[in-house]
Amino acid sequence: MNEKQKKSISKFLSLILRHQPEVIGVTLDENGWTDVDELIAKMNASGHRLSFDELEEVVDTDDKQRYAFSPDGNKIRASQGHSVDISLGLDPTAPPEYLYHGTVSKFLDSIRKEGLQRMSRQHLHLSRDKDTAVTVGSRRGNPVILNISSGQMHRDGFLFYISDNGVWLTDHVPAKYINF
Ligand code: HQG
Repeated sequence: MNEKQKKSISKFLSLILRHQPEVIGVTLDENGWTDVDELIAKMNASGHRLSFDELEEVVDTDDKQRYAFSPDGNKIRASQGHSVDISLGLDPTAPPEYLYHGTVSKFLDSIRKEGLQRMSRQHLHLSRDKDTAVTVGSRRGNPVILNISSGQMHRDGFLFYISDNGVWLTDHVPAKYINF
Protein backbone atom coordinates (compact mmCIF):
# COMPACT_ATOMS: atom_id res chain seq x y z
CA MET A 1 0.00 0.00 0.00
CA ASN A 2 1.18 3.52 -0.66
CA GLU A 3 0.89 6.35 1.89
CA LYS A 4 -2.27 7.71 0.29
CA GLN A 5 -4.04 4.35 0.53
CA LYS A 6 -2.94 3.91 4.14
CA LYS A 7 -4.13 7.40 5.08
CA SER A 8 -7.49 6.78 3.47
CA ILE A 9 -7.95 3.51 5.41
CA SER A 10 -6.80 5.19 8.64
CA LYS A 11 -9.36 7.95 8.18
CA PHE A 12 -12.11 5.41 7.57
CA LEU A 13 -11.04 3.44 10.66
CA SER A 14 -11.22 6.66 12.65
CA LEU A 15 -14.81 7.16 11.50
CA ILE A 16 -15.77 3.59 12.44
CA LEU A 17 -13.77 3.13 15.65
CA ARG A 18 -14.30 6.61 17.11
CA HIS A 19 -17.48 8.09 15.76
CA GLN A 20 -19.94 6.05 13.69
CA PRO A 21 -19.46 2.25 13.88
CA GLU A 22 -23.02 1.86 12.59
CA VAL A 23 -21.91 3.06 9.14
CA ILE A 24 -20.75 -0.50 8.37
CA GLY A 25 -22.86 -2.24 11.02
CA VAL A 26 -20.26 -3.02 13.68
CA THR A 27 -20.66 -2.33 17.39
CA LEU A 28 -18.08 -1.26 19.95
CA ASP A 29 -18.10 -2.82 23.41
CA GLU A 30 -18.07 -0.66 26.54
CA ASN A 31 -14.31 -0.21 26.26
CA GLY A 32 -14.37 0.63 22.56
CA TRP A 33 -13.21 -2.75 21.21
CA THR A 34 -14.62 -4.44 18.14
CA ASP A 35 -13.91 -7.86 16.65
CA VAL A 36 -11.12 -7.78 14.04
CA ASP A 37 -12.56 -10.46 11.73
CA GLU A 38 -16.00 -8.85 11.81
CA LEU A 39 -14.53 -5.40 11.13
CA ILE A 40 -12.63 -6.71 8.09
CA ALA A 41 -15.67 -8.64 6.79
CA LYS A 42 -17.97 -5.65 7.16
CA MET A 43 -15.50 -3.23 5.64
CA ASN A 44 -15.18 -5.50 2.60
CA ALA A 45 -18.96 -5.98 2.41
CA SER A 46 -19.38 -2.20 2.30
CA GLY A 47 -16.83 -1.74 -0.48
CA HIS A 48 -13.81 -0.80 1.66
CA ARG A 49 -11.47 -3.52 0.50
CA LEU A 50 -9.05 -4.55 3.24
CA SER A 51 -7.11 -7.71 4.15
CA PHE A 52 -5.87 -8.57 7.62
CA ASP A 53 -2.27 -7.88 6.56
CA GLU A 54 -3.26 -4.45 5.28
CA LEU A 55 -5.10 -3.66 8.52
CA GLU A 56 -2.05 -4.72 10.50
CA GLU A 57 0.17 -2.51 8.33
CA VAL A 58 -2.09 0.51 8.85
CA VAL A 59 -2.18 -0.05 12.63
CA ASP A 60 1.58 -0.63 12.91
CA THR A 61 2.65 2.30 10.75
CA ASP A 62 0.04 4.90 11.76
CA ASP A 63 1.85 8.18 12.43
CA LYS A 64 0.05 8.73 15.74
CA GLN A 65 -0.47 5.07 16.63
CA ARG A 66 -4.21 5.82 16.71
CA TYR A 67 -5.33 2.17 16.80
CA ALA A 68 -4.38 -0.81 18.94
CA PHE A 69 -5.05 -4.55 18.85
CA SER A 70 -6.08 -6.30 22.06
CA PRO A 71 -3.34 -8.44 23.67
CA ASP A 72 -4.82 -11.61 22.09
CA GLY A 73 -5.06 -9.87 18.71
CA ASN A 74 -8.77 -10.63 18.30
CA LYS A 75 -10.03 -7.09 18.86
CA ILE A 76 -9.12 -3.58 17.80
CA ARG A 77 -9.96 -0.10 19.09
CA ALA A 78 -8.96 3.53 18.72
CA SER A 79 -6.68 4.56 21.58
CA GLN A 80 -8.38 7.97 21.96
CA GLY A 81 -10.45 10.58 20.13
CA HIS A 82 -13.89 8.99 20.48
CA SER A 83 -17.16 10.86 20.23
CA VAL A 84 -19.15 7.69 21.01
CA ASP A 85 -19.72 6.96 24.67
CA ILE A 86 -17.12 4.34 25.65
CA SER A 87 -14.71 4.04 28.56
CA LEU A 88 -11.05 3.53 27.71
CA GLY A 89 -10.57 2.12 31.22
CA LEU A 90 -7.48 4.23 31.86
CA ASP A 91 -6.21 4.89 35.38
CA PRO A 92 -5.94 8.49 36.55
CA THR A 93 -2.31 9.59 36.18
CA ALA A 94 -0.41 12.58 37.61
CA PRO A 95 0.35 14.96 34.71
CA PRO A 96 3.50 17.02 34.21
CA GLU A 97 3.41 20.55 35.65
CA TYR A 98 2.41 22.00 32.27
CA LEU A 99 0.61 20.61 29.24
CA TYR A 100 -0.27 22.28 25.92
CA HIS A 101 -3.36 22.67 23.77
CA GLY A 102 -3.33 23.88 20.18
CA THR A 103 -6.29 25.89 18.98
CA VAL A 104 -7.03 28.93 16.78
CA SER A 105 -7.70 32.59 17.66
CA LYS A 106 -11.39 32.58 16.73
CA PHE A 107 -12.09 30.27 19.71
CA LEU A 108 -10.20 32.36 22.28
CA ASP A 109 -13.08 34.60 23.46
CA SER A 110 -15.17 31.56 24.19
CA ILE A 111 -12.23 29.71 25.81
CA ARG A 112 -11.54 32.73 28.07
CA LYS A 113 -15.15 32.62 29.25
CA GLU A 114 -15.81 28.92 29.68
CA GLY A 115 -12.35 27.34 29.70
CA LEU A 116 -11.44 24.45 27.41
CA GLN A 117 -14.31 22.07 26.76
CA ARG A 118 -14.15 18.58 25.31
CA MET A 119 -16.66 19.64 22.64
CA SER A 120 -17.92 16.57 20.72
CA ARG A 121 -15.26 14.18 22.03
CA GLN A 122 -15.21 12.10 25.21
CA HIS A 123 -12.19 14.01 26.54
CA LEU A 124 -10.30 17.21 25.99
CA HIS A 125 -6.94 16.50 24.35
CA LEU A 126 -3.68 17.97 25.65
CA SER A 127 -0.07 17.26 24.76
CA ARG A 128 3.19 17.12 26.64
CA ASP A 129 5.10 18.97 23.95
CA LYS A 130 4.43 22.23 22.17
CA ASP A 131 5.19 20.82 18.72
CA THR A 132 2.25 18.42 18.90
CA ALA A 133 -0.02 21.28 19.97
CA VAL A 134 1.20 23.31 16.98
CA THR A 135 0.28 20.42 14.66
CA VAL A 136 -3.16 20.04 16.25
CA GLY A 137 -3.90 23.79 16.07
CA SER A 138 -2.64 23.99 12.47
CA ARG A 139 -5.50 21.73 11.33
CA ARG A 140 -7.75 24.78 11.69
CA GLY A 141 -5.50 27.68 10.68
CA ASN A 142 -2.80 29.73 12.33
CA PRO A 143 -2.14 27.83 15.57
CA VAL A 144 -2.44 29.43 19.01
CA ILE A 145 -0.78 27.41 21.77
CA LEU A 146 -2.24 27.49 25.27
CA ASN A 147 -0.12 26.51 28.25
CA ILE A 148 -2.14 24.65 30.88
CA SER A 149 -1.27 24.52 34.60
CA SER A 150 -1.97 20.80 34.74
CA GLY A 151 0.11 20.21 37.87
CA GLN A 152 -1.97 22.76 39.79
CA MET A 153 -5.19 21.26 38.38
CA HIS A 154 -4.08 17.84 39.58
CA ARG A 155 -3.33 19.19 43.07
CA ASP A 156 -6.81 20.74 43.03
CA GLY A 157 -8.40 17.35 42.35
CA PHE A 158 -8.87 17.28 38.57
CA LEU A 159 -8.28 13.90 36.95
CA PHE A 160 -5.92 13.28 34.05
CA TYR A 161 -5.33 10.19 31.93
CA ILE A 162 -2.76 9.27 29.32
CA SER A 163 -3.94 7.27 26.32
CA ASP A 164 -2.02 4.26 25.01
CA ASN A 165 -0.65 6.51 22.26
CA GLY A 166 0.54 9.25 24.61
CA VAL A 167 -2.27 11.84 24.41
CA TRP A 168 -3.13 13.51 27.74
CA LEU A 169 -6.85 13.52 28.42
CA THR A 170 -9.03 15.40 30.88
CA ASP A 171 -12.65 16.55 31.02
CA HIS A 172 -12.46 20.33 31.27
CA VAL A 173 -9.86 23.03 31.91
CA PRO A 174 -11.36 26.03 33.72
CA ALA A 175 -10.03 29.34 32.37
CA LYS A 176 -8.06 30.11 35.54
CA TYR A 177 -5.64 27.26 34.74
CA ILE A 178 -4.96 28.50 31.19
CA ASN A 179 -1.93 30.73 30.65
CA PHE A 180 -3.05 32.74 27.61
C1 HQG B 1 -11.85 24.07 20.61
C2 HQG B 1 -6.66 15.03 16.22
C3 HQG B 1 -14.60 27.28 21.72
C4 HQG B 1 -10.56 23.32 20.67
C5 HQG B 1 -5.69 16.00 16.83
C6 HQG B 1 -10.54 22.64 19.32
C7 HQG B 1 -5.94 15.86 18.31
C8 HQG B 1 -13.25 25.46 22.09
C9 HQG B 1 -12.01 22.37 19.03
C10 HQG B 1 -7.36 15.38 18.39
C11 HQG B 1 -13.54 25.51 23.48
C12 HQG B 1 -12.39 20.92 19.27
C13 HQG B 1 -8.22 16.40 19.04
C14 HQG B 1 -14.40 26.52 23.93
C15 HQG B 1 -12.19 23.88 23.13
N1 HQG B 1 -14.91 27.38 23.03
N2 HQG B 1 -13.78 26.34 21.22
N3 HQG B 1 -14.73 26.66 25.22
N4 HQG B 1 -12.87 24.53 24.09
N5 HQG B 1 -12.40 24.44 21.92
O1 HQG B 1 -11.05 18.14 17.04
O2 HQG B 1 -8.00 19.16 20.35
O3 HQG B 1 -5.59 13.16 13.92
O4 HQG B 1 -12.49 17.90 19.12
O5 HQG B 1 -9.47 24.20 20.87
O6 HQG B 1 -4.37 15.75 16.47
O7 HQG B 1 -8.50 20.04 18.00
O8 HQG B 1 -7.93 12.86 14.72
O9 HQG B 1 -10.17 18.68 19.36
O10 HQG B 1 -10.03 23.52 18.32
O11 HQG B 1 -5.12 14.94 18.96
O12 HQG B 1 -6.08 11.44 15.63
O13 HQG B 1 -12.75 23.19 19.95
O14 HQG B 1 -7.77 15.15 17.05
O15 HQG B 1 -6.18 13.75 16.23
O16 HQG B 1 -11.85 20.14 18.22
O17 HQG B 1 -8.15 17.63 18.37
P1 HQG B 1 -11.45 18.63 18.39
P2 HQG B 1 -8.65 18.98 19.03
P3 HQG B 1 -6.46 12.73 15.06
